[in-house]
Formats: sequence, structure tokens, C-alpha cells
Amino acid sequence: MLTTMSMKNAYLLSVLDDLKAKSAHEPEFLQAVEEVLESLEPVVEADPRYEQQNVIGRMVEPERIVMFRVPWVDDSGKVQVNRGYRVQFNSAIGPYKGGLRFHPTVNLSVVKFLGFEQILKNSLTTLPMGGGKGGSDFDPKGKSDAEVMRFCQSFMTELQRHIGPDTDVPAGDIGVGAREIGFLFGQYKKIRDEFTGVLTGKGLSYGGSLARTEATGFGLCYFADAQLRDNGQSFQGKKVVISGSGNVAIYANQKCTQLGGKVIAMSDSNGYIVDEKGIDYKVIQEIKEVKRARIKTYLDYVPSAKYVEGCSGIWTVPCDIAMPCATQNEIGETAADTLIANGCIGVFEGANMPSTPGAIAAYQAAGILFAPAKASNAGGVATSGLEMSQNSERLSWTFEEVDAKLKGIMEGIYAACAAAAERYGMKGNIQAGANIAGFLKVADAMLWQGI
Ligand code: NDP
Ligand code: 2IT
Repeated sequence: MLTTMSMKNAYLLSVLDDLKAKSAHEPEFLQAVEEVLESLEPVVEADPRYEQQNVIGRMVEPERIVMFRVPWVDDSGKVQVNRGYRVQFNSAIGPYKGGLRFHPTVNLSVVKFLGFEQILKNSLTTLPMGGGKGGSDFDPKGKSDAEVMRFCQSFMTELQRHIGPDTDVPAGDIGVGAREIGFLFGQYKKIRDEFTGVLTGKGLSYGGSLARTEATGFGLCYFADAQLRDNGQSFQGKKVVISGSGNVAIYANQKCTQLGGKVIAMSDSNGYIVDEKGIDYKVIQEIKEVKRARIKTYLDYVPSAKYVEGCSGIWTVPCDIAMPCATQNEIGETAADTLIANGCIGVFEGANMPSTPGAIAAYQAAGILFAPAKASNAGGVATSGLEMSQNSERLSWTFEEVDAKLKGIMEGIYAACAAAAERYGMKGNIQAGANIAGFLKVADAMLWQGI
């Protein structure tokens, strides 16, 4: 798993060793932490306070973790049990904020890696949000709306004790979209008897923000566009491959098509489609958001397209730009090598931690552009922050207003990452820049607040 070990700083090594001993069974979490600590070496060496105050040791330990039983009754009357999680990782710069993931692969390691990434991502948005994440191993796929509702009600019956608009504000992630957020909000309101912005990603009729649905995909493309332009490139005429066909992937397709790119492949966990004429995001929206069907049914709309069983082969489709928007570790070293050999000029991450350490090392060795998730997919949570602001002032802004703020935030994040990388002698390394810029604000707040 950990292939790029080059860290020499004794303090950082001791924090990592300690964590590896304590969290040996949490590979995704260790992977996320190690990737960050490597970038922080010059920062820790430049300022002794981080070691003196053990800021890093404190930052890798969640402030609180809640794990709970989620019992619910299925349509046949059988009692089912799932496991629920909320990791409240860091509240130095604001209330815990981060999504809920409902997927059979969810476990403590996955929720902790996502929560850890969220701390630095939220810091990069410049908005006052701490880091948190939660979810369950419940699989909404194949369940009836009534089953999903009963599950969400049971999940919130416990979660409501631990969250609140000034404490912890969950949102969506894999398997948690408008339907789930609606049921979760309804149950929170029923139990607590309060109508507040305790969740984001809400429906427009009950406090949601315009452009939140589009925000992660749009934000990814605004970030990629800024990075491409800074390197004398653009989306114009580029062939783009986007993995996944969920919330992030659909709106990444819409925006990068608007910016002149052509999306030629998309996927779900069963397989991928290739359409050299360009995939219309509205068809994917209909398949996924309306019909909740498999991507294979794209062939019913566009018979000339090709469907290939198995999702990992999507990275063998030759493209100029790759946007992984499905899940963690979906691009390994071999897939990265294939992308590079096929002439790919940049990988822009929409999913959280979609590239393995080996894949990142391959991008760096080849000198292609790389946008790390915690910077490039921050548009979703940034717009959640804007939803919180609108809820607090009990007003709602227009689509254009929110979208313009999102674009400004994403361009600002790119500039902050580029500046931090340059300041610490790693010009052009947006990965290191994201980790450093995100870290500095949280660390400063932690220093001010004492232990
Ligand atoms: P969705 O549930 O809407 O869509 C997920 C997509 O990824 C589906 O096409 C799904 O296929 C595919 N997928 C999920 N797990 C796997 C897997 N193990 N292997 C292959 N394909 C898989 O989720 P989102 O679009 O919201 O999230 C996608 C990624 O973006 C995640 O990494 C998430 O953490 C990240 N993200 C999401 C944000 C948001 O605002 N929603 C914000 C920032 C990051 P299938 O339907 O077959 O399961
Ligand atoms: O990974 C993420 O940033 C999200 N799933 C969005 C979190 C949020 O609070 O909007």
C-alpha cells in the first residue's frame, strides 16, 4: 500500500509509527495520513511550534467517534441491522462538516480517511467548517423508497443526539443524495422540533441551496480549468474520461462539455460505456437520477455506443484528461501508467483519494498535471458552506450568485495551493500545496486555542 516513503523528519516519523501501531487495521486512513505528512515535512521543519505543541499528533486523532446500531424493518417484515458511524475529526475552525456515505464497503477506516481529508479540504474552502464524516454499510441500491426511508429514520434517531447546526452538519456522499437527505431531515425535525440548517444538500423547497447539486462536478471543472490555463492548456477539444455516473460525475460532464471538452467514457460499478461522439449528461441524469438504472442502459439511448463489463478498464480508454469521480483507490499504478502511455495530460480528482500512492508517483514521474481531491473536489462542501450561510440568514441566493461564488472559491483554492507549493520550494506541486495550505489554517487555530 505505502510505496512512496521518503519522509525523514523524526517527529513526523514518530507520529506515523505510533499511528500505524494503533490503527494497523485501517489501511485507507493510514494512506490518507501518510500522504499528508510527507508534504508537511518542510512546514514542520520551518516552525518548531508544530512539534512542541504536538499539533500533528493531535490532528491525526479524531476528537470523537460515534458508532451505533441501526435496526430497520425491510419490506418483507424482516428486521435488519446495519452499523452507523460519525467521526467528528476536528472542530478548530468551525462546526464539524462532511458527508454521509451509505455503501456496503463503509467501515471505520473508510470513514476516518474521509474525515481526515475533510479537515484540510474544508480549510481550503476558506469557509468556517471543521472536518467530519459518517455513514453506514447500508446499501440503498435495490431497496424500495420505503426501506430507504425506514433506514434513514432509524439512522437519524441515533445521529440526532450528536449533531446540530452549530455542532456538526452532515451532507451527502456515495449513496446519499436528495432522497436520503430528505428522509434524514424529516426525522431530525420530528425528534428535535426545530427547523434548522442541520444538513446540507437539502431540497430547494425546504432550505436547500441552488447549485449544490451541481457544485462538486462544476467546482472540479473550475479548478481543472484554472490549472490547465496556468499551464497553457484548456478543455477545448480535449477527450475526457470520467469514472462513475453519480452526483459528481454527471455535473463534471455538464461543465467540462460547456468548457469545450468531450466526455467519451463514463462508468458505474458494473462496467463502462464509450461513446466517441460525446456523452450527453442529460441521458446519464435520466438513467441514474430518475430511473436508478445501470449505465449499461445507455445503449438503449445511443445504440452506436460500446459497453464493457467491469469498471476498472475505463482507464484503458485513450484520453487527454482523466477525472476519477467514483471511489477511493480506483486508479492504481498500472492504470496510471496506461493513462500516461496513451497521452493523458492531466488527472483531476473528483472522488476522494481515487489515486493510489503508486499512481501519484507515476503522475509525478511523468510530469503530467495532477489535481488532488481535497482541493479539486472542495466545491461540494464549499457550496454546503454557502447553504449554511443562506439558512442562517433565512434567505436564498440565485443560481448565478451561488455559482459565481463557487467559481471564485475554486480559483482561489487553486491559487492558494500553487502559492503554498512555491513558498515551500515545490513550485507546481499542487498536491503538496493543497496539504500545506489546508494544514496551516487549522494548525494556527489549534495553536491559538491551546490543547
Ligand atoms: P454517488 O453515489 O452519486 O455516485 C457514485 C458513483 O461511483 C456511482 O456511479 C457508483 O456506481 C460509483 N461507485 C461507487 N463505489 C464504487 C466502487 N467501489 N467501484 C466502482 N464504482 C463505484 O456518489 P457521488 O457522486 O456523490 O460521490 C462520488 C465520489 O465523489 C466519492 O468518492 C465521494 O466521496 C466524492 N465526493 C462527493 C461529493 C458530493 O458532494 N457528493 C463532494 C466531494 C467528493 P454504482 O452506482 O454502480 O455503485
Ligand atoms: O467529500 C465531500 O466533501 C462531500 N461528500 C461533501 C460534504 C459536504 O458537507 O457537503
